[in-house]
Amino acid sequence: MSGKTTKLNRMLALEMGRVTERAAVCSSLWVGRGDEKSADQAAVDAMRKELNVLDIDGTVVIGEGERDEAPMLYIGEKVGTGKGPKVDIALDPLEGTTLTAKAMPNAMTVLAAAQGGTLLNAPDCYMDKIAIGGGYPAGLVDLDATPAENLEALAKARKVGVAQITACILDRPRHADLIRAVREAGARVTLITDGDIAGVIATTDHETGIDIYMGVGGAPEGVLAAAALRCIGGQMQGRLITNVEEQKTRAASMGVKDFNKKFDMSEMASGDVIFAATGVTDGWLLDGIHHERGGVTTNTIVMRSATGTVRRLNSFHSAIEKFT
Ligand code: VTB
Repeated sequence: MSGKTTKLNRMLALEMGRVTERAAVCSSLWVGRGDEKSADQAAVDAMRKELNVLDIDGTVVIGEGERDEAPMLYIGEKVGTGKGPKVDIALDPLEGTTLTAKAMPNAMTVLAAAQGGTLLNAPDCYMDKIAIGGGYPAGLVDLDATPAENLEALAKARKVGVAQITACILDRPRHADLIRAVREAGARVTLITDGDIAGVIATTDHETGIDIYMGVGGAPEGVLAAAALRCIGGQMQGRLITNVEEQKTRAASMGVKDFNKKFDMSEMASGDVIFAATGVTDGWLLDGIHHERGGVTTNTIVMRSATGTVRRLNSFHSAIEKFT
């Protein structure tokens, strides 16, 4: 882990948006082509290229995998020119490779930049997650409460019946009991096939109709979602699921002492953090890349925890051959 640094330069926020933009444009060339690997590779290559021209002393803390399993953007890889501030980078170059390959909604390129040593270095395991948007009393929902208790608490805080509450859950067999419990409590369930970072962030925007995110998804995605909520507002808790010894060893080597610990979002992303994402396909949070005559349009969100600024950038890029 790199040493703690002072606050992040605000200019970095715009630079991070440039990185996710480039990755999104490149992976968009693979939308609907049924080739997840190439879509992901395009995002990885582009992200790395763009990160490496930045004047930062960056270290990837959440990336494509361990050094021996990922040739690029592996955990521990140094990025940037090395000349600037120490920054920890968490990335999911293409969140939703299958969504991209199948041209389904909510695929996006995602990046968080944080003060050195302030992001939970989550191993590549699962995480049990719960998240709600901003404006609620602290501790309103809890991973250790039952689904019915959480839904009732949320409904009460919103002054509506549980029937008015919608939970977003990944469509996986492991969630059969959870989905049943949510429906039995009277709430609706919106199932997603992939992309739970978008699912968590959706709770912060009334227009999505999503009030709460629940269930088990990737731990790296959990930390990225926590980083986003630290900036945009909301609440989130996560608990690592380290079933096999190897994951425990990995988690321990990354500084996790208590394997059952319930992490609050401010423990997953404890310092100054910047979150950036660009849509690849149209989604709740972002429009995807649209190829038009003479170029492409990108839709990017960039947020900073220091100020709570949420910036949306709509850009037109001519000559996209420059990107690839
Ligand atoms: C989620 C989701 C990802 O993996 O974290 C999920 O956000 C969890 O893993 O887009 P399983 O697919 O094993 O359930 C993705 O769907 C794919 O990385």
